[in-house]
Amino acid sequence: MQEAVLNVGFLTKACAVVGVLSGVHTFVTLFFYLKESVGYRYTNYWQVSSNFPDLVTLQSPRAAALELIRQDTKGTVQIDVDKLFSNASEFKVNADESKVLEPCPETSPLLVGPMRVNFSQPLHFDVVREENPLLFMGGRYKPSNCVAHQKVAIIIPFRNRDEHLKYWLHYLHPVLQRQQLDYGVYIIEQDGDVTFNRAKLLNVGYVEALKEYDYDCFIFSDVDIVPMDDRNIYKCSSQPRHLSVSMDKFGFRLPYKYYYGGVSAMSKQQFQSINGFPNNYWGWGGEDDDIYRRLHYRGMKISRPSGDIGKCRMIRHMRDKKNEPNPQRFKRISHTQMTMNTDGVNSLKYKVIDIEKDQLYTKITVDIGKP
Ligand SMILES: [Mn+2]
Repeated sequence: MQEAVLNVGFLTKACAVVGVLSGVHTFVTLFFYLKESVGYRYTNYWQVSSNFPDLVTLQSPRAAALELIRQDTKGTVQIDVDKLFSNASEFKVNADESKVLEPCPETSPLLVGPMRVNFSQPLHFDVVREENPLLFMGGRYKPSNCVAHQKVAIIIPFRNRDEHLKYWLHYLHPVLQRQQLDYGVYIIEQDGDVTFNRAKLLNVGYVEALKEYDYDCFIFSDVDIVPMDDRNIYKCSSQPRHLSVSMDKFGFRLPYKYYYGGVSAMSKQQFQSINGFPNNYWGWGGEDDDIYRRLHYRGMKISRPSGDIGKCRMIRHMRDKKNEPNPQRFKRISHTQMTMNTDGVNSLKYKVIDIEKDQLYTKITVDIGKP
């Protein structure tokens, strides 16, 4: 009798152990199954996309979200793909709170290289908004799975170019997200219809962006220029960087050795050391050469990507009204060394008329006076 009781007790314990073990086994199997199946979808998707860079451009929020899942499966697995896509911002907040983030990798693993860029398909702002569900209000973004190396403000001087802006936003937002940047897009719109002043608008953008966030890098970009390769990183380096080095407009080469127009990058420190940009170049031309000279007089050298990676397209357009070539530009350029200390961000005067926060951008309309 005693023996029988003992046997029953032993069997019960053995069953319990087997039960626990099979439970653990099921859990582990499930864990790796989920991890693998999501990983597979991710990998498969990535390979397909690499062959069709346009697809990545269009689908990148989804690709970025898949990257998030893949990263997260290293820890506790809790994946509801549908919920993730329907409520990306909520997921982002949770991901931010649940762990201490590492710095982003030196080179983003999300880059695809050369991209097809064309400006023929019709585009609507609402479509571009749908393409970019991970943006915060005001055209802001930062990676949710790592800490970006720089805080980048992108400054775009603007007037009456909605058609171009749509394409810029459509192409650039996915690129900037794949580059894993902590960035914001600032459209600086000149109010009224007096002669356009690109460089002064850029100064305004610098000052206004810094009021919002502790940016340490500034990209100054025309609204009609789109890079054709996402390895052309919109980031600052130890020297001022010229990014639009091989434009279709100029037969994919520099129009001249000292050309600094189109798209360029400057750290806060580099910008401050040249007193920002000139305020008195009204109309087309010369301000970019003035900026180049400022950098030269402060002993800086321009850094550039290779002609291959630096390829970009400019949207063809007629010259804008009220942006005629500035006849004074040659005279002004010859005096840069003298004028740069008193004409710049330290003498900047303007009045903010309106600040518009869109999902895709912050648009600041300003009165910058007249010639
Ligand atoms: Mn243009």
